[in-house]
Amino acid sequence: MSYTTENIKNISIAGHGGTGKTTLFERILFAGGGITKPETVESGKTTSDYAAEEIERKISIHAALGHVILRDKKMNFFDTPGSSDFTGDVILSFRSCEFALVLVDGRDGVQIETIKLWRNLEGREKPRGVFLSKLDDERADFDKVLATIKEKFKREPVAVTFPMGKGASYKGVIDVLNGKAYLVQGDGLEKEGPIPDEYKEAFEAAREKLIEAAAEGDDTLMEKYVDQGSLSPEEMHTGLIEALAENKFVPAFAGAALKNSGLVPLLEFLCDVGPSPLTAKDTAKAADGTETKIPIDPAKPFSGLVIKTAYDQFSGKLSWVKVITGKLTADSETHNVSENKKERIGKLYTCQGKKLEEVKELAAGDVGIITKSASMRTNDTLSAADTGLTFLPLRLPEPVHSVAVNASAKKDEDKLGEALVRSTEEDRTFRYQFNAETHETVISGMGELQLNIILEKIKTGLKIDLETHVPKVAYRETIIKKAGAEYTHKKQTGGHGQYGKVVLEIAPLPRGENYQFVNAIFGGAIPKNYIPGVEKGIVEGMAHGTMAHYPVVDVEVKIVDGKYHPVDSSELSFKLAARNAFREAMKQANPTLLEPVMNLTVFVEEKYLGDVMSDLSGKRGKIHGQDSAGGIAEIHAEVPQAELLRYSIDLRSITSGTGSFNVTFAHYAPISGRIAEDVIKAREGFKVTETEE
Ligand SMILES: Nc1nc2c(ncn2[C@@H]2O[C@H](COP(=O)(O)OP(=O)(O)OP(=O)(O)O)[C@@H](O)[C@H]2O)c(=O)[nH]1
Ligand SMILES: [Mg+2]
Repeated sequence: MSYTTENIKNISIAGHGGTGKTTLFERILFAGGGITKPETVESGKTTSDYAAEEIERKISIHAALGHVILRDKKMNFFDTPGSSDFTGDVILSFRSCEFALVLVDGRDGVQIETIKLWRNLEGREKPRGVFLSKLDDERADFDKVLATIKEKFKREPVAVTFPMGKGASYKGVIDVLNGKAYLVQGDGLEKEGPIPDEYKEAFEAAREKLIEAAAEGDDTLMEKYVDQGSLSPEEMHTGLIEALAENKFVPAFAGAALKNSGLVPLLEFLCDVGPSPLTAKDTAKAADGTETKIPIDPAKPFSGLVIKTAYDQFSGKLSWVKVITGKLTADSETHNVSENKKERIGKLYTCQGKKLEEVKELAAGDVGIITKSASMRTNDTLSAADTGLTFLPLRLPEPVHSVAVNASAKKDEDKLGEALVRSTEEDRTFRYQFNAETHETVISGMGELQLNIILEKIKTGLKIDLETHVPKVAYRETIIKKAGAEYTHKKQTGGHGQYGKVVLEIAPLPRGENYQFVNAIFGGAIPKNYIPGVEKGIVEGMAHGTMAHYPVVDVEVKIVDGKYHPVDSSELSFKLAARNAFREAMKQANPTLLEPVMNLTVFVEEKYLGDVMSDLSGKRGKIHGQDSAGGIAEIHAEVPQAELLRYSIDLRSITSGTGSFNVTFAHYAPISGRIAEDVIKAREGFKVTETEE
């Protein structure tokens, strides 16, 4: 059976680690009839945590997809990982959903990932709601957590459901929109009933707030509400649909997924009020870089975006596709605009976790799976007509952790390379690069856990041994003052000799300007045809500085004079003369080492703030700012990269695993004294290969 665009909903379940996302996803499938027997994360048999690495660790590592059918509507749910190591799969769900349900632990309230996820959703102007989980726990406090959400995010969530009791006396939830109670029934699904008298007053107050939220969605409803003081149930629905689609309203839900509670009213709300794909747009880019908004539209020819690539033991390669316009049909042919080739579509599927269900077509707005497409890669744009438009790639964060890796046995290097490439396809936050400067294969990603899991998989999959170490830092060299030098390259060997003389001046350039070449030769002291040789020599000279053989940057080189010989001069002679002249000049120009400095943002619970700050000052960090709210502090600092190579590990040990950070390159800065001496010492014995004289 296929579903039309207006009957599809895409919902991402996101939140801090361990808030109960996988449990909620499992129980939603159970409540909606997608599965008959719900499992627990502890049993290792949930629908969404099916990968071996998830079962072993009892955490989610990959996004999983499942769906529920309610009143002929297909609601796709993404269960996403909570650890920031696996953010990539949260991002793909945000990109593909029209509504994000942020899980907040009903005991702990707003946590570090909650803040980061919220900001990401804010950046996308994505409609979202909050689900306060684990309200069956003694420590849970629905009202208090809602208040901290309001304080932290300056948005007031409006309760669509609220809990009856907590801890041992937890009874279920009240559905404010439909005026019903849902009572816990042992292991079974919650049952609908009338609102108990003791909750009637709280219900009326909550209902008033929800009506206000509905009125705010639509001007005519607002007028009516002001005039008459109320709205009909139909008007409420209309108002809430509009308010939610326009991101003016943040619904709040209560529940205890493990007790199958809070699920039915959540599904009812998502089915009736949740944003339709018809309200959403994606963005595509033309070859000239201009961006166009593309509304999700079933009437247009087919187009879609590959959002994820996974490899399954039985089904092979799986490409997840979000259909943006038109429909995707099984056994058809389409164009892969990104790879510029025809793409044969074989079978199409939807899924419940790893279980694939074959379908004939997927309508605009829907998300499904194409199998066995060799060439399809994440971020590829598929299109019926080659429009030249490609959808913008997933907006992923910069890596925060890197490790240098090599196969213990040289013969396994190629196998390792292939496996690393495949891993970058599966997880787009994972990167792999051979650094020609440091002669290392460096893998980077969102944290130590992510990299370890990937390497572990490669090791066991290929049965090879790997070695890892802390990657080297890419230092640079530059100069502080102006200097000049001359060098004559002269050699008499049998027939033709070699002759070239170069006189040059070098001067510092502002940071980041790298290199400028100025030819100030007058009167043909060096003929024009030898100038390219001179410049080549300078480029070679700059490739390895005089302090520790690191590349030289931010220098202006001016050729002021020289001398040639009508028979013996050649491009090679001038290249060697210029290279040596440059190195001579550099020695006179107060050379200095530069190190990369990073912008660092750290999120920690306030109780760890002191320890984190003193650790940063020990790491030569400069603190630029700090702010705190709701028990969580955010620190902005600049820290040398050399000090951050193991920060993922350091921060984890300081904060008992709760801290999180982002890092981006800031600039290069000079180093001196002991620090510079150590860098120079570490490079002793470094071999430079250059053209010999
Ligand atoms: N008391 C109680 N515990 C719950 C509830 N829901 C989940 N839990 C427990 O919370 C723990 C974490 O649950 P998960 O569903 O794995 O949480 P998650 O958010 O998917 O975790 P990650 O994927 O690792 O981020 C498990 O031990 C669950 O049994 C609930 O409603 N009540
Ligand atoms: Mg999970």
